[in-house]
Amino acid sequence: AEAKVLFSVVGMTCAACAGSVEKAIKRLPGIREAAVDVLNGRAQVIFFPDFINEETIRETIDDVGFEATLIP
Ligand code: 9UX
Repeated sequence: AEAKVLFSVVGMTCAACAGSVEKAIKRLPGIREAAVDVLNGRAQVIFFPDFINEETIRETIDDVGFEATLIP
């Protein structure tokens, strides 16, 4: 099974940083797809819940230097 989540990402205003966020997510295990929308401050991620959870993904975005919040 796979799951899809959407995060709000605060402070991500340039394309380079959006690329860094996307790369960091895609490096994680259990990720199928990550799409970062810099204009809207969103990151959509498709992942395999057997291998990774949304909190780990959220913390990874934080580690790149931005504040990510799961959008329910
Ligand atoms: Mo970027 Mo930032 O490379 O305020 S989103 S610098």
